[in-house]
Amino acid sequence: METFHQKMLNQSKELWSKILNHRFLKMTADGSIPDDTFKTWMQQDYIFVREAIPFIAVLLAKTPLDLRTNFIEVLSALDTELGMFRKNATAHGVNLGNIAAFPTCHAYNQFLMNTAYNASFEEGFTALYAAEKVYLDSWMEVKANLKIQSPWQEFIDNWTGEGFQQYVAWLATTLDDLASGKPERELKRMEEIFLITARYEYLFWEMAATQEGWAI
Ligand code: MP5
Repeated sequence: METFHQKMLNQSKELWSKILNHRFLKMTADGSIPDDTFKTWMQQDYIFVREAIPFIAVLLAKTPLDLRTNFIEVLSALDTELGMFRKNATAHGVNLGNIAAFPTCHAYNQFLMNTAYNASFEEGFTALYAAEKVYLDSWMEVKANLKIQSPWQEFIDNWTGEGFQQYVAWLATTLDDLASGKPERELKRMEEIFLITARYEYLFWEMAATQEGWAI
């Protein structure tokens, strides 16, 4: 029988394929991505990760005792990751100081915060799994198709390394544990959160590729 996380992935095959075939990832792999496009992503993802810290912190307040240490580790890993962004920003001349979230990044962070505050721990955890799984699969796709010595190698390594793979595998099995025995209406809400999160992930690549910005 398929587990909950397998069901989520099986139901979103088309969306997943759109994400993994996004031109942002293809251009990053073949080296044709304009510097400005990658740097825009870097700025927006820096904001995303920075704002993921309060998202995880709110979820931490709802975390069952047996998962607390894991969540403390997630918080600490996010803080370390911000250091990687800052190091690469300095090396590539990217400003991370005075930047604002584009509409998609802003809406995605708002959605995550709202989920953490107002939905159940299980729903928040579902969003976390979906976001991390998209990043693992997306950067694995880049790595598998890498044609060049990439200036962005540290980012590729960050989300394809053994440690990150194990973390996402842990998220998947923990999500399955959390889902087991839950009433159908709660599972439906988790399904919806999974889908919305994955859709935001698609839009995040699109936002970077188009350098979205605000209309005015
Ligand atoms: C992640 C990310 C992965 N950095 N940015 C987006 C838009 N989605 C997912 O999260 P983390 O915390 O960097 O592993």
